[in-house]
Amino acid sequence: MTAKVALATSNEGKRAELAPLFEELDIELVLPDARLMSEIEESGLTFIENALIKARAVSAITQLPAIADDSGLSVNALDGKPGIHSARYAGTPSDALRNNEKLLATMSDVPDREREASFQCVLVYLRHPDDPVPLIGIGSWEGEILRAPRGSQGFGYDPLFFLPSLNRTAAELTTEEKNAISHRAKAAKQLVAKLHGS
Ligand code: ITT
Repeated sequence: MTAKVALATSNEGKRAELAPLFEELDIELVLPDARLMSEIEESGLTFIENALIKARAVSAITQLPAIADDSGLSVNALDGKPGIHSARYAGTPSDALRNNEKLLATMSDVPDREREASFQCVLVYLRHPDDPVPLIGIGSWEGEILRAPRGSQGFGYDPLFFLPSLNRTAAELTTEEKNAISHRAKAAKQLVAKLHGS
């Protein structure tokens, strides 16, 4: 029987990537109202805390099990920033163009060989709001920050996130290509395996 699970995100880019990653499970992903998501205060200090906060809030409101994604960009030369503040790096409301501009300006003096960064993703699944044993998947994806954007696919920092082995940015990959190698895909793979086993 198909089970309904709430997907606790208002980020359309995440939703587009996550839906096919969970397709093999017999679940119907239900999307909460974007306004509801914007009211949730991500007050945690880690990706995992913030993912749990989002999943718990959405599970409580929808009365469904919930999956949440908390993710971000970690730049070595910036001591891991913007990190958990990636979505609102350049202020509120969240604006990818302004975030990318701020990142480029902040890194203007960082030499080419010191521009390593990684995307981080934590996915959690709560069976109900008080679930004491959430299922968790974690993934990271290594790359470098360019000096100018390239590509129009994906979302967020993808146009600046360069993959030397592919000679392309994440924004020059199709959803299928990104979903074969990304931080989110790695986290989803772990979570799907745990859901199969639970
Ligand atoms: P929800 O909380 O509604 O899910 P959000 O975008 O606010 O959406 P986060 O707090 O987890 O979610 O912030 C994630 C940010 O990290 C996202 O807005 C991007 O700026 C960045 N990010 C995460 N994964 C990314 C990816 O695959 N490509 C580009 N940027 C990414």
